[in-house]
Amino acid sequence: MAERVIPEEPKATSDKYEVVHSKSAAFYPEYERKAELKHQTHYCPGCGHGVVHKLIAEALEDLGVQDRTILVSPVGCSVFAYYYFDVGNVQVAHGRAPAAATGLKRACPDKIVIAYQGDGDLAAIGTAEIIHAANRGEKVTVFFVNNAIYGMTGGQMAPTTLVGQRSTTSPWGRRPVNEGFPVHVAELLSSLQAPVYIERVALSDNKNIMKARRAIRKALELQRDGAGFSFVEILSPCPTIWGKDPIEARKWVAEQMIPNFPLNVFRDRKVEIPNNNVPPHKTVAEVLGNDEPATGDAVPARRHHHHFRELGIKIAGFGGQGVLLLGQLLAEMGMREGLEVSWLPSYGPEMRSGSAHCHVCLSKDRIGSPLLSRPQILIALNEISLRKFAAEVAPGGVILYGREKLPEDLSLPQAQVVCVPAPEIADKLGLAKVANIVMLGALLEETECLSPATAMTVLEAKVKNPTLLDLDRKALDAGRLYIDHTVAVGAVTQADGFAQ
Ligand SMILES: Cc1ncc(C[n+]2csc(CCOP(=O)(O)OP(=O)(O)O)c2C)c(N)n1
Ligand code: SF4
Repeated sequence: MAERVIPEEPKATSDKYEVVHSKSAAFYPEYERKAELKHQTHYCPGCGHGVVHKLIAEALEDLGVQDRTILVSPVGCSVFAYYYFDVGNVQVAHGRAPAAATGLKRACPDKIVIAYQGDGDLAAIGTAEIIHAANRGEKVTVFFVNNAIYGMTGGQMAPTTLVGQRSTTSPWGRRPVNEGFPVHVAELLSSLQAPVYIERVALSDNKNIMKARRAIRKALELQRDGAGFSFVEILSPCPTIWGKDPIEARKWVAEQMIPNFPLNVFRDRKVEIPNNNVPPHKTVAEVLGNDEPATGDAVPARRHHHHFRELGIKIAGFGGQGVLLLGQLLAEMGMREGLEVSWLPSYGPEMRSGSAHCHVCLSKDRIGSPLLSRPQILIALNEISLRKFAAEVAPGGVILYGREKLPEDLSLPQAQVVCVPAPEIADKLGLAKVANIVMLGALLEETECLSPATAMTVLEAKVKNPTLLDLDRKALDAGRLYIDHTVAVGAVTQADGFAQ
């Protein structure tokens, strides 16, 4: 009989080093690591994470979903999953992967969203997140790598540590009387109604690895087909922390872990979720009741020319000055003018007089982060905020300071500084608390970022008391006039309205 020739697998190549074994296209061609470590992954020899990575990557490739997959990396040894998977990657805080995955999937329902978690991550700090995501039946897939220990931090007891197992925090072995019993996450989640698929598999030997492969694939297939929450618990070796060589560690999975965490398909059915409560698919503007076209003397949406692609505005002062409200007004105005907007408040525990600030982003494109590290505009309503935040303003930006003049010792050469005595103007109008609206008027006049007519439309929608609304109108006009008549002709602290 002629000898069978087995064709050699094509070798993936890299300019920098030879890749000996072929690998899934769902992995990056090269793993970006420190130069001296480039020939190895950061997982210890015999670690289960590498095996699980391979099984997930192959499933993504085979299902043809790599291009629309988002992987949520955890905190733990596998935090660096984003160095390996050539997919969309998000890294989240300890235990929060199911919550982040929920947001991602709801915002991008066509994506395949995977939360990858260890047992410390999922079953200790992230207990609430996993239970509630499963209970809501989020249409995501969670891969739970259970190695019965905290690997990354050096071997503390995990919720899944076996009775009698030694760890740095249970040096005499886990005792139920002191540390409680191991948590069986797959069983726990199976008590919930919503999940569609829950299986526990193990990396104890090749046969079980093949079963793990099928389970991982199935969980992803279900998500691809629009089913609900799918979950695979993978019993996995951690030779380093267990103090075993890779072969012994696999044996330990088979002999110690499997009897304690029986392998099983706990759930494999399409769960009937009553469909009578589907949330209405409305735009944010519709939900907020802002979808009506502007009326009266307001400028209809989009007529205002926005001279920016993205504009970041930080407003700061103390509680009671209307800092957060001013931000909300700007965000709503932006929405009405057809922009993408975000508003991110931050305030101390005191309701009044504590520090408060907010970030407002107005953009023609989708907004990446609502947090502004380099705002183009700062509206500082008191001196503390001015001193604290002025340095953050992007070079060439604008600082609107709500006082008549800058403190003598302060020089802000990187920005255009405009001083507006808003409290005095508001006092003259008869109501100190409209100082924030004076600043709004000043901002609109100085930067022309949004239309004053839109400001009035938003105020009309918000302020039901006609006397107050009238004061707001006057405050808005007064802020604009101040810029027009006083600042524009140079009568501010700095002769030209600019810092020296
Ligand atoms: C909020 C927070 N608490 C604690 C830590 C420290 N920490 C980092 S990894 C880890 C344990 C991870 O263990 P596990 O989820 O089992 O993953 P493994 O490393 O075993 O894969 C802990 C407690 C942290 N980074 N952040
Ligand atoms: S410490 Fe354990 S879990 Fe972490 S990489 Fe090493 S073997 Fe894997």
